[in-house]
Amino acid sequence: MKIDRVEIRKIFLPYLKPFITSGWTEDGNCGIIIRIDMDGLTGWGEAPVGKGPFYNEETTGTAWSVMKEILIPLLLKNDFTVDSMPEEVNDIYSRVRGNKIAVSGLEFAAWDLLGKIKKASLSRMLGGTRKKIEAGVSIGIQENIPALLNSVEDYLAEGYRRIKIKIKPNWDIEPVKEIRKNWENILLQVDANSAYELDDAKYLSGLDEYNLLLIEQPLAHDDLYEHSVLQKNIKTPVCLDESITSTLHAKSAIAMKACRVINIKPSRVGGLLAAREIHNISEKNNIPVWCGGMLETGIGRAFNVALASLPNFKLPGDISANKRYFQNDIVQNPFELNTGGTLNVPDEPGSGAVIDEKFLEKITLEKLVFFQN
Ligand code: OSB
Ligand code: MG
Repeated sequence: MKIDRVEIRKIFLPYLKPFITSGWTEDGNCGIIIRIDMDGLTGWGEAPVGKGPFYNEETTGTAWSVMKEILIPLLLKNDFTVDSMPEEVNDIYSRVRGNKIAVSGLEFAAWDLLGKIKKASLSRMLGGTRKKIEAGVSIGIQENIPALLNSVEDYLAEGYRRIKIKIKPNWDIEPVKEIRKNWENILLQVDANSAYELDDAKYLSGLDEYNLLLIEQPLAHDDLYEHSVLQKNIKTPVCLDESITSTLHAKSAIAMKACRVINIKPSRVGGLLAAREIHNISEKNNIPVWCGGMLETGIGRAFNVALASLPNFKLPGDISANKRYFQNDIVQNPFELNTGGTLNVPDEPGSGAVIDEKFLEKITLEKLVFFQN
């Protein structure tokens, strides 16, 4: 069966506050929203690229051009066996190097479409075992310590189960120490987005006394080996995010003991099939995983929630309620935080996200439509 129509949109959906990391700032979601139509049914996906190549090499512009010129023409050419649509999307793109976030957005839309055809939820199709997932929150770099402590206090009061703070040189040990002074026992972790070098190992061991769950991606975005050396020299578990872009990198990282925990983002690894494989490899090797986030709209968020319903997602994810990010989201059924700090895993066919098409139109900067011919 062939796809009838593909639509892509560049959007801008502002965040409540700019999100600041060690290396860049995100003012709003600059991702690409994908719609695929086949046989009267619709699948939606999101490629949560940043505006610039600061998290990985992709940008709104690169994802747009590779979708338009390469990925969508390949998709429209394929004759799908409906039941194996996500697998076939992965096959079609198996020779594509990099561009994982762009590829993932199209794979997500295929999953959503398949779920609607089969009347099965994404969680069920993936083999999820949970009805609720534990929600954490990722706090960007703040102007000063009191602002940070206020923010932590607010999120804990809302019920979030785990706090992650972004760190960088001169905003690392001090903020962690201040948080621990106030909240001795909360689940706490830090994310450096590659702000340090191996020479900082001794300095980073200064975090060891604060009982952190993990330190995420302290060293280079594309490194495995130096993280393995760092891990030997600090007690805090190293968790990799940026460096794990494929199942091969996950296997290599585990084999060389470059990390004790893995952050899985389906968009970073090219989709849900790769994400599930990394989940399975990690489980076999007793490496707990958790689901990261890319400040997604309600569309992308639903794919993260479904993935996090798999059994080896042992730690709360960077998956927060939609209203933690946006004043208004492009879905009519935002995720809400339950008492106890969980989000419900959707049970509806596909991802479960119900799109507010009027609002989506309003925040669309550019739109392209491709037809079967
Ligand atoms: O490194 O995990 C990261 C946001 C954008 C890009 C990279 C990262 C992040 C976050 C926020 O930490 C996660 C979220 O709440 O979606
Ligand atoms: Mg990270």
